Order: sequence, then structure tokens, then C-alpha cells
Amino acid sequence: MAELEGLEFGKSDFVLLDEVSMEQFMENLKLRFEKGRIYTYIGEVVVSVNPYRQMDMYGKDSIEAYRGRELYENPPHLYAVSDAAYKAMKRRAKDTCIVISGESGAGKTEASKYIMQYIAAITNPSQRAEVESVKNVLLKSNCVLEAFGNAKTNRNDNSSRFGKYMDINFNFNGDPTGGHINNYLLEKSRVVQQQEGERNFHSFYQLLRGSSDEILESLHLQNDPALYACTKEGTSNNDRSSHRAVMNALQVIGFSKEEINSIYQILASILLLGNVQFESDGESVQILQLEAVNHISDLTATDPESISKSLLYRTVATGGGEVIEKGHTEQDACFGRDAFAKALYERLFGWIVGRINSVIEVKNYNPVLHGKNTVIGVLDIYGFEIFDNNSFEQFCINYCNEKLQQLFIELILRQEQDEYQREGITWQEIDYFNNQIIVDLVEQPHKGIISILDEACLTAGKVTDMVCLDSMDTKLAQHPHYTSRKLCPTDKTMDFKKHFRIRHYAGDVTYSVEGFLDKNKDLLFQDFKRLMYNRFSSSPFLKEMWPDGQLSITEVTKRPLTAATLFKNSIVALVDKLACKEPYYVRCIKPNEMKSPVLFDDARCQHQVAYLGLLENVMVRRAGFAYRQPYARFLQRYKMTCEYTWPNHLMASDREAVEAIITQHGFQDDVAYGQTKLFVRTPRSLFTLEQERAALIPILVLFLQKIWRGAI
Ligand code: AD9
Ligand code: MG
Repeated sequence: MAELEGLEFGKSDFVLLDEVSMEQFMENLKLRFEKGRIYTYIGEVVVSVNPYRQMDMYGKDSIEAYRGRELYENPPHLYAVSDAAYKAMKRRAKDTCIVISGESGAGKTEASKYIMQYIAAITNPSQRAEVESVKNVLLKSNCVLEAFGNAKTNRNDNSSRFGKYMDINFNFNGDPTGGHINNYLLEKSRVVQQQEGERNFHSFYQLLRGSSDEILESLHLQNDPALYACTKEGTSNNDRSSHRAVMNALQVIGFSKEEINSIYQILASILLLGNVQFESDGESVQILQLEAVNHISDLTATDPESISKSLLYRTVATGGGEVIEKGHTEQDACFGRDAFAKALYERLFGWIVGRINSVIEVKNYNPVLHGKNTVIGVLDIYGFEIFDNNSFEQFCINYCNEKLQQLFIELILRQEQDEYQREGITWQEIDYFNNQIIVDLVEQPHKGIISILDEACLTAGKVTDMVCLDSMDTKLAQHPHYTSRKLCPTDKTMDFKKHFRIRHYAGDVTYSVEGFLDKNKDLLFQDFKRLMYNRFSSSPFLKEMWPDGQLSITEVTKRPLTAATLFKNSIVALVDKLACKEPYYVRCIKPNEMKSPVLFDDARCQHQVAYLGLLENVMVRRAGFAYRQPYARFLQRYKMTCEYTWPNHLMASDREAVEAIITQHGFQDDVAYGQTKLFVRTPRSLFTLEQERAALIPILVLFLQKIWRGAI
């Protein structure tokens, strides 16, 4: 809370603004960004503006400066919040979590990496080998997951295309003993299709650009991404060096040589599969690139005839229990091929996460012997997205952001309310925009968009995207956050044929319903599953990824849950997980669309501040009490400003001593006395105390020097 940086850098905590208005908030945010102060607090929440340049603030010295310190003792930093979460976990045995939010490109993933680096740096001072190894795996896992789960989008060159929640487990010493990663809905459609200007997942380019000729030859590949339908869109200068880093990370984590080979064989299979095309003579469909099929068969240890057959035919069980083979149309064959490529990648990604988890999971932890096992969770999930063309993936991603915003509202309000209640302070509620209404629009049983989609997917016969859109338009026409295309025929941004719009908390997004049903059904012909699970296959590794291939065709009757429902369930579980931990928040802001380190786009930033609810956050913090501190700590800091407390007080309790300081300064009307803490309403009183303290310190130093020299 103290102004440690000088006023020329603006206010280090928005709570200290003279007046809570958007104008002042933005002025402060901009000033700080321009002065290279990318972090600012709202109480314990860190507001971070992406600097789009390397900042000299993450080195060893910085880590030492923040280690074990309180928030107000240093300028705002991610390290301070990481330390606060760590201290709460260690001292109070609390499970904590750090939730990082903000739109695509705002700096969430970078922040999550700095947080993990900080936690790794401050733990295990005695350098115990097993703890070091856990830390190493945790840190290296980022590199691997980014290679396989991130891609260049039009909003971010290294955009996370999956959600990641990582729990780090600690023993009673506060040292990491292990961890667990949960991954959420990988955007697998990217494997076969990317929007203009975007790329496939980094891993493909890294493999093609970074592998030796010898390895590429063994994978039946050539080193030019332009040769493959999946990777036609541009390469990057980093692909080669990133490949080395990923190989190193895989080895450090403990992936065996065979496992690494298998990973690259699967990537190669996907690249080759993407190049397979079909031709129809009106009666039957043929594969044009039989050589590619032969290569895939070699890479996946399956025979070429079986692959060809799975690409061209589908085995179905008739009502009478008979099993027949049905030839695909050319369109079905393309659909099957793409679904197969996407599934290969998705299962590979899931397997990699599982494999990392198997290395870092806490083993042999005995709470009786080792004390309570506590956790810090770090959430870095895809940010709110608006593209020119928004599809099912953006719908899921934006729904997830609605859920997290809801959690922010709940927890920030609840935390305040709980604290006031606990401390016996009266509390005045602040009006928020509650986005629950949008969450309901998406997830409500029977009425919400997901239900309508699922219903369409489960209906027998050919229900098209358009039929589903009609159903949404009818059922949701009255909803204040849903805009049906029928209601705005003159709106040129909405194609009458395919669009609907949701008014999200972060802005309006127009979605194209095209492909929604297919993506939601997420159909993969059983033939591919069985092929991959083939019990004569020589690769146990592949079998492990395809357990559902064990079922025979007549056994497969139950419809699997749809993609949207699975995602909803996983996000609900995530929110439950976060809600039972003590939360710390990092709210990331993207300063401009040009990735410029100097441009602060006022309108864009203000929009983000508004929808993130940051101004309301400040209001809550201030209308309640902007500042609170345990009596002992307050006393320690300000006792020199009062004759009754300096150097020591003789009162019955610290609380009485604090009362003496407050009364002497005439701040009685500005504070409330809680059970264990002093609550200060406006920052002005604190300013005065801080200024007085700052003025007294040099006098005190002089005085002490004189004593040491024996002059007094
Ligand atoms: V997305 O929702 O995954 O598309 P993020 O994760 O919010 O997005 P990311 O962390 O990937 O964004 O940041 C985007 C880019 O901004 C990075 O690749 C860096 O080039 C840049 N960035 C972000 N934070 C920092 C930082 N603290 N220091 C330097 C940064 N550069
Ligand atoms: Mg990210």
C-alpha cells in the first residue's frame, strides 16, 4: 500500500485513487504502462498490462526482494501475489489458487510461467534431489504442453488452444512434492483446418523444421511444412530451436526413447493422413494417395488394407443384430479422415498430459507421517475470443470465461462479506453486473443453448445446423442476451442463414452455427477406434490411447456425451475445485492489437477494464474498507508515529495501542475495529501515516547513528 515507487509512476494500488471513476482508473493504468510499471494492485488482485517486451523484473534479485515479504512492502508484482498464496498455504495450511484471466493475448500464459518459476525458486532451500526433480518436471512440462497445445492465432502468436489447471502439492515444509495437470477441451479442429493467417499446433512445424533428415526419412516426411495440407500456413523462426527445447524437456520429464518416437510417429501419421484425398466414380470411392496410406500403416504398426478399409467403409449393426459394411460417400470419407486425424491428436495430447501426471503425481504420501498435503493451483485457460468467424470452439471458450467471471464476482464479493462478518464489521453491498444470466443462457438444463444443441444431436434423422438454429431462435428469442437473426434482418454483420449472437459480459459475439452439430456430436467411426486398438498391433503405446476400440460393433449402443456437455461438466468441476480454495487473482489486459510495447489503445483498454469489473472491484474494496491489517502488524509499522507506542506501548493489548495511534491522528471516523484487524476506509489516513513514517525514518537513523557513535 505504501507508495514505494514515487508518485511519478502513478498509484500502485487503484484503491488509492482520489476518486473512483473510469477516467482516473484509466489515467493511472496508462501512466503506469507508459512508465514501465505493468503491475498495479486492487487490494490483493494484480492488474497486469502486457508489456510486449522483455522486462527486467523477473531475475534472481527480484525473486529475493519479494521472498517472504508482504504485498505492500514492494512495488506490485506477480511475485508478491505468488508469495502471498504461498505464505497462506504454508503458514495457514490453506489450499490456495491463482486464477489468471483476461482475453486472448493479454499475458496469462506468460504470467503463469513467472508464477511457477517464482514458486520453484523460493522452495527447497536445502536442494533435496527428489524435490528438485519434481520442480524440474513441473517447469519443463510447460514447454511440452505449449508445443502440443499452443498455436499461432490472429490474436496471439502463441495462443493456448487448451485450458490448463495445474495443482502443485506441497509437504509440511512447504516444498513441492508433486502435482497434477488437468487439461480442458483442446481445440482439435485446428489439426485439419485453420483460419486464414493462423497456424496448426506448433508441434507439427517443430517436427518438420527441427528434425534431422535421417529422422524425417524414417517418418516418411520432408522438411517443408508447405507440402502438407495440415501445415500449409507459415513457419516461424523459432520452430527449430523450440524443437530442441521440447526434445530436451521430454527427456528430462522421463519420456523414454520409444515413447518419444511414438509421439513423432503419430504426428507424422496425422500429417500424411491430411494429404489423403478421395475420388468417386459415382459408384465407389477410391483413395488417391495409396503411398501415404502405406506410410501411415508403417508408422502406426497397422496393415495398409485395414487403414484403407476404415477410410472407405463403415461397419454398422442393423436392427436385427447383423453387421454390415457400408461404403462411404466421398464426403463421408473426408469427414471420417478428418475426425480420425483430430482424434489421433487429441488422444496423443491427453496421453502426454497423463504421462506427465504419472511422473509428478504424489507417491507414498502419508499425512500422519508427513503432515497435511497442501496445494496451490494455477489456472491458465484460453481467454475470451472474438474472431471474424466465431464457431463452436469460441462458443465453448467464451462460455468458460463467463463461468470464471462468475466465480470472480462470487469470490471477491464473498471474500469481502465473509471477512466483514468474521470481524464484526457492517457491510454495504455494491451493485455488480451479474453475468449469471449469460451462464444460464448457455448451460441451463432443457432451456440453454447446450441443451438445445444436444437435443438436436440426439434427434434421429438428419437434423441440420440450420434446424438447430431455428430451434434456438424460437426458444431464446426473448432472452436479453441472445439475438436471433430473425429479429435484425437489416444487420449486415449477421448472415440470415447461419448466425446467432450472444451478448457476453465481455462484448457481443456473433457465432456461425455452421459445423456446430458435427463438432458437438464429435463422431468418430468405430472402425478407426478398433483399428487403433487392434490387438495384433505391435504398439502397446497406441493401444493405451484407444481403450474404446476394444468394444465390438454390437456392444457400442450407448451414445457418448456430446462435446459441449463434456466440456460443461469439466468446467463445472473446475469451478468447484477453485471455489474451495483461497483465491488470488491476476487480471490481464491487452494494451493494443498490434503487439506493440508502446501503444496504449485507450478504448480497447477501457473496454477490458469495464468488462472485467475492475472498477467495481475497486469500489467494493473501498466502500467497504480499502485497507486492513492485523493489529500487531499495523503497530509494528506505525508505532513510531505516536508518542504512546514508541518504542513500546504499555497498554493491555495491541488493539488498544493501535487505537492510541488512530486517535492521536484524528482518524477515528475513518476506521473500524474488527476482532483481529484494523479496517481503514479511505487511503488518505494511511497516506498521512506513511508520509509521517517516511519523514521520521531519516531522523531516527540519524538518532541511532549518534547513539552508536556515543554522541548521545
Ligand atoms: V491466450 O488466451 O492463450 O491466446 P495469453 O495466454 O493471455 O493468450 P500470452 O501469455 O501467450 O497471452 O502472451 C502473449 C504474448 O505477449 C507473449 O507471447 C509475449 O510475447 C507477450 N507477453 C505477455 N506477457 C509478457 C511479459 N510479462 N513480459 C514480456 C509478455 N512479454
Ligand atoms: Mg495462453
